[in-house]
Amino acid sequence: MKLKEIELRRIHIPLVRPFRTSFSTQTSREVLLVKVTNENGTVGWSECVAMSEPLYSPEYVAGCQDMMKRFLIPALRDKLDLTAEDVPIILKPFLGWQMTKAALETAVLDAQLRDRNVSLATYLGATKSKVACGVSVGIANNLTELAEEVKSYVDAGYRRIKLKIQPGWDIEAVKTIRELYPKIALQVDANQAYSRSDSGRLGKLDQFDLLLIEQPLDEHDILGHALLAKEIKTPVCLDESITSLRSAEDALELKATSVINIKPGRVGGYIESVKIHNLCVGRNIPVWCGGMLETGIGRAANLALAALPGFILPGDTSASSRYFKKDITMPFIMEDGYLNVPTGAGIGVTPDMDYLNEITIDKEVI
Ligand code: OSB
Ligand code: MG
Repeated sequence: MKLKEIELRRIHIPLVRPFRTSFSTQTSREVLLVKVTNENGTVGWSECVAMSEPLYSPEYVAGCQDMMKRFLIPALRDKLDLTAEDVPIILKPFLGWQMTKAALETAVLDAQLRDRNVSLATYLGATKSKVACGVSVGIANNLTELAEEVKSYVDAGYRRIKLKIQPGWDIEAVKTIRELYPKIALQVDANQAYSRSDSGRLGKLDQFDLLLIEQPLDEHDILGHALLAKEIKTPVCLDESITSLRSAEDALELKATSVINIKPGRVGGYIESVKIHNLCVGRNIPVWCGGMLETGIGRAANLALAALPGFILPGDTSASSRYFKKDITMPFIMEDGYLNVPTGAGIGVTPDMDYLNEITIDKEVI
């Protein structure tokens, strides 16, 4: 295809409840949306998963927008026969910025698949029509409020609970929830909040039969994760550290991770995500689909990925209502703990333009 127009739009959408992690407290989501239009007039949408501030990863919304305008869009827009598969190759010389690149690749892919009338799920190799939902629970003010929040999710039917932890909000929080729900699939996410000397403390989590502990140490501390994995029984699962197929392969080879959280934005797109999925399937490594508090645009695409056969653990692919009072697409509604995988062409959803315009804080057309 030839790109005729690229629209970059920033929206501001409130969260239904504050989301507190070891790195920030978020009460709303600022999201950069990409809309491409090709020579046929076909539109493709995507969402850049970067947050407002560079606290989870080095990328941040305003930086991503600048990066797109300054370097990435100029590299793509002159091409006459652009395909989504070309995008990562063309953008490779520009180092880093995986979330930014992923957003451009996905918007091009959405338009390409709409032109061919193929769903993203089919394109990626999905084998499931619905996906089991987990939910990520932020750090609470106290254990009572944590128990209330978890109860609301268990009652809603979520099939796996993930607790955000940090030093001082870990053993007691996990113990509380495990005692209330002796059988529920439970895991924790530290977002790099611990250091190598904390293996004793993290070993105390072994007694709670957790599915995994996500990213306990610094994103660059692959050796530290490998050492920790030998010390504790809970499987270590890397999130922040895995930014490419190469880094996934390295971490597996070094035994720094025995489960992988695949987030398409973090690894540079859905095409790279499938490669990581395939690597893991070949090595019998379970994978699950992470989340970045996406709107319906990003959620639709994540569900397509999570429908691949290697995604054997429930992901952070929760219903729209877990995040927003009103989503920008048709809401994703959970039924019996599952979300349906969109079947329409491309990502299978489009935004409600009236609502989108209402919450838009900035729009530019290139
Ligand atoms: O570490 O998985 C994470 C949200 C934003 C940034 C990082 C993470 C998260 C979540 C929430 O845990 C996942 C979701 O429900 O989208
Ligand atoms: Mg995580």
